Amino acid sequence: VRMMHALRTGFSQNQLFVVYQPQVDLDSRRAMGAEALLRWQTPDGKFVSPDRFIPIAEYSGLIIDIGEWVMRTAMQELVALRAAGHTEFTMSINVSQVQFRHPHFLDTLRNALHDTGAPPEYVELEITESMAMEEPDMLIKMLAQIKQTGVTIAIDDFGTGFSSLSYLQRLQIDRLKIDRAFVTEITNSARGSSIAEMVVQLGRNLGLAVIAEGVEDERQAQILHNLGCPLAQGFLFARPMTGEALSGWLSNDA
Ligand code: G
Ligand code: G
Ligand code: MN
Ligand code: NA
Repeated sequence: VRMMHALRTGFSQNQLFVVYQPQVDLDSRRAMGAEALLRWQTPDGKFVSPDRFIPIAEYSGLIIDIGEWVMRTAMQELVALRAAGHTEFTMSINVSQVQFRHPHFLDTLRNALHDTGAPPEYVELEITESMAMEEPDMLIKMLAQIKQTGVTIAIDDFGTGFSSLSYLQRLQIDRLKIDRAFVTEITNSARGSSIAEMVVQLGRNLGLAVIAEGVEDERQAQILHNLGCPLAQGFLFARPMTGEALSGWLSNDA
């Protein structure tokens, strides 16, 4: 309860901010887009992890306002990057299942696109595989409606759930994100790359893009590249950074 109050106050006092982690092409190593990630720094200077405060935002309902703000902030950043010449850059935004289930979610998304002028085809929403496993019929319908706005959809933390091939085929998704745990596994054991390999194959068979997350060293990047994984994000390439830092980082990347 205390953290809930602190979060509500913190949100209204601009203690929340959004950072961006570049996503790179494993072939050229050039940045193709970024994932928006929420951060909270309290007045005493400490950072609270989203793993801790997002569940609180969810059960308190604060995630509705916070999530809308993240969406708009990330879209504004995308528009600014485009104005600076990064016209093929994409922006991925995490969506909580509480936001997703909210009856106004589609309106919120449409209004954010309209007000910020962000081009929908360069905006991606990330939903988790666990969300995808609940209420399949509701999700199939919802994704179809979201797709009509023009935004694309990724399944985050992919490989941690047990989505069946036939179910995945019915979902209008564009990309699978290989969960960090499986990227870590790649260099941890002899058969460590088997799940990553399976997701790359699955993506190929279903015509979906695949991105690996949590790539921390060169060997992981090499193995993923050899498996045919086109994209990756992780500390090896860049840590999440402020919008301002991202503009600078991209200028050096060009
Ligand atoms: O950025 P970090 O690795 O600390 O994120 C921890 C978790 O918080 C991840 O699961 C990430 O998806 C989630 N997260 C980060 N930013 C957001 C956000 O804006 N909305 C939601 N719903 N989850 C987020
Ligand atoms: O669940 P989701 O994929 O949205 O979470 C992304 C989180 O992973 C972010 O909080 C981000 O800070 C973190 N992250 C990004 N790259 C790496 C990495 O290379 N290693 C580790 N340990 N965490 C990472
Ligand atoms: Mn994510
Ligand atoms: Na993830």
